[in-house]
Amino acid sequence: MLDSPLPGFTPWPPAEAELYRSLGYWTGETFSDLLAARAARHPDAVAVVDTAQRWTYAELQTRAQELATGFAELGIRPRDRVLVQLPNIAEFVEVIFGLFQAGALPVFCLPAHRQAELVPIAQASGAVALITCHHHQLFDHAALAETVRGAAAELDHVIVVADRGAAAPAGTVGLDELRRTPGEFPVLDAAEVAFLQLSGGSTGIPKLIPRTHDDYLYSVRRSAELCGLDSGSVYLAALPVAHNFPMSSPGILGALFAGGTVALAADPTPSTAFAAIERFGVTISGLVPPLARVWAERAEAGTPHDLSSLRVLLVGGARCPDELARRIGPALGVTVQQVFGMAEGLVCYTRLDDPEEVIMGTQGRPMSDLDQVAVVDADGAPVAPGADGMLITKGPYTIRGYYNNPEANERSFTAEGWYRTGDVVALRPDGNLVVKGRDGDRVNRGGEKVSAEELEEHLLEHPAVRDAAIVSVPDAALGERTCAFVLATDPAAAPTLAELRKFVRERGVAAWKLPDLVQVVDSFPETGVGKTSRRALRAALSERANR
Ligand code: AMP
Ligand code: DBH
Repeated sequence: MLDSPLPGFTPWPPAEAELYRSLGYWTGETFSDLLAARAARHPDAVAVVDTAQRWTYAELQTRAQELATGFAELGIRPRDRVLVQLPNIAEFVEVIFGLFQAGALPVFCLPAHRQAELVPIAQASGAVALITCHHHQLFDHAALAETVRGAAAELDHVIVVADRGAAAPAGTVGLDELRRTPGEFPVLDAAEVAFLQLSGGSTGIPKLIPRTHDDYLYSVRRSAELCGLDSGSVYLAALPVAHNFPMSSPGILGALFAGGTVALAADPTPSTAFAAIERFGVTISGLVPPLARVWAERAEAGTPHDLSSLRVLLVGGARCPDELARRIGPALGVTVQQVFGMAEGLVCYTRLDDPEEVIMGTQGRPMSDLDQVAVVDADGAPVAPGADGMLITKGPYTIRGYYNNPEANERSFTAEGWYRTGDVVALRPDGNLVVKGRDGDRVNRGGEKVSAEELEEHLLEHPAVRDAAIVSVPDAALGERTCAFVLATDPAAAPTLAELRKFVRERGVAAWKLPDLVQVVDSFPETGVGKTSRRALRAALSERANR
């Protein structure tokens, strides 16, 4: 066992860690221990299904251990970081449990990421390997992986889930070639970092979120309880499974914690997901609001698929309009559960037996009695009870710092260790939170977060752009969309939306970050703050855009 914490990780203060342990919130169990315990208890229960594979707990456990042995033979050591960029396929589950067993740390990337995201993530994490698929939705991920390997000094290995019936491309290692008869595994401490999640939208050094076995397993266990999971539950991962929401709220890990089944849908469209619900007998799933609307509309219009197994639908990632919350239950025959969470920690749920008014009109309350939440003004002082303000939080599963990123920590955490969520909320007397908005630096585009600064920096590289500011505009389908206010270098030759989107795309940026609208302006409004404040500028432009 390694006796000092991972360099770059900020642990909880010892007194707090001791409290969480003494109360049994942190159990000392690792994710590998969890899988071993479930495989011992019900080896023949189905753990994972997709349209191509179906593994019992015993099979998942063996597969993960075979991979762990192969990872070690390849030279992947405990604490090494490994980028995982996989779509919703069963292999995702064996890969992450294989890495846990080897003591390596998955870094959860999304299939939509391109080199503009993956290269900085690889560099900031110091990853030694990247695990991806060959093709997904016609895109060549193996080629992208080679580009990333070329740009990240420490990234030695590209491991590929080959296309069906084909070999992995030359120069890469096929996942199936790695399997070895299980050998010895490192003994891990549950207080160790288990993986790195990504924070939505950031510039410069990506914000990597270190989660430990202790803290994350607690959040998974509590989520499984509050979402009513048991060994008969079948959780459908319809959103990209590497996201914190389908991973843990209660997500695939909640389903495995409960001894239930993880089902994976290749995409979240009603045609794919409804077929999966019928085929696998799905009981629970989670969606962002725009997708929940599409599912509800399709169900209302009539579907040939039998959705009667579905009992609970979680909705979160972005504000669910009250009108939509009221519509989902009757349309899909489910109990709606709102979830307001963040990969940094804090997760709030409405409870399944809450009054209608709470379920339809709030984003729920913290899941742990040891979660601390406060609503503060710009100076950090508490606002009047019930008033809007910035949410700050700390507790047994909210991180105390990003991985290896002192500048971001300075901004995002108070001296007392509270995480500044950036969310504007109101706290009701009954303890439920209503999310009112966000500070202006981030646009929530249907659950996918766009950093204003990041997109501005890409646009500023365009020769026809003299200055740019990204603001959020309301959108009926997505909740919010991005609008780029642009000052043209030559007003007679201002860039068009299509040009800017193509330009940003070619810089290797995930598709959801391309600007949705552009407004070319002659000048930016006076923000009255003397020194340029991007935040004040965005606020002033936002007023103009939304007037
Ligand atoms: P991330 O930091 O990328 O994990 O994204 C977490 C952020 O998503 C939160 O801080 C909120 O801004 C937003 N979010 C998540 N769930 C909800 C929700 N139910 N309602 C409104 N915003 C949400
Ligand atoms: O948006 C999120 O990051 C999110 C939403 C719902 C999340 O991390 C979660 C639940 O755990």
